[in-house]
Parts: sequence; structure tokens; C-alpha cells
Amino acid sequence: MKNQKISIIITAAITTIIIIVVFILLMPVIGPRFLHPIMMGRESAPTNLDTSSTLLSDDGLFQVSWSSDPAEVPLNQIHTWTLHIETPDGQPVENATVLVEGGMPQHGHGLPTNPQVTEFLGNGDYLVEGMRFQMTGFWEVRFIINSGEQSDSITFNLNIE
Ligand SMILES: [Cu+2]
Repeated sequence: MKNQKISIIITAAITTIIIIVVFILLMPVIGPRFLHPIMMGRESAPTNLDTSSTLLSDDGLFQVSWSSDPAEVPLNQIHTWTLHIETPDGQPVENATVLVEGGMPQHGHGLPTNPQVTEFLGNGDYLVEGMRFQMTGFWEVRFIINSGEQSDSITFNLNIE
């Protein structure tokens, strides 16, 4: 009788430990997709959200577009973007200084990484390294562009699924 009790207790203890270990191991997978959105409230993105990847900058100085590699922005993976900057009349903007900011306005947090423009690729193209979006939902990515005397910023909206 006593032995049976002990073995039940041991079984329960081992089961509990296994559940905890599995939970910890799965955290990087289930965290970004489910837990954080649950904690932060599952607000849907604004309905009139403009998710164009080509926009005119805030003061109209630059026409800016981005593309991601891989083409579909991945969830929770470091990846690169290419930013293309030209003047409104289509001349590529060379050797600008570009800063990257962003975050989730509905969650009140920024980007989990500190992405940098690491290389001017020529023809108005800039390599952005270190992009990562750790959860699904509505994100903003802002670029602050300085080219000679001209300075302007632009904010892109995206929906990570
Ligand atoms: Cu968030």
C-alpha cells in the first residue's frame, strides 16, 4: 500500500517536470505566436491600414520602397531588407544616411533587434540587416533618411502573420 502511494507521487512528480520542460522548450515557438498577443490583448490592426511597400516620405522629399529577403517577411527570424530611395522624379538617392526604428504601436514596444543599414548597394538601394518581428500583428517600421541637406522620415505599416 505504501509503495503504491510512493510510486503515484513519483509518477506525478515526473509528469509535472516533463510538462514544465516541454513548456520551456516550446516557449520560443508558442511565445511569439500566442502568449504575447494574449497578454497584450488581441487588438486587430486598424482597418484602413496602408501596408504599401512603396510610399512618399512624410515631407515628400523621397520616394521609398522596401523588399524583404525572403520575399514574405518571416515571423521571429533575423532577415534582411533592401530599401530603395529615390527623389519624387525618380532619381536614385546615393549614399544617404539611414536610421531604422519601429515597433508595435498597439503593444507599446519597439523592435526586438537594432537593425542597421550596413551597405549602400548602388542605384538608390540600401541593405538593412537585423530585421526581426517576434510576434504576429501590426508593426510599424520607420526610416529616417539624411541625404546632404535633406532630411525626411517615412513609416511603413505591416501585418505579420
Ligand atoms: Cu507586440
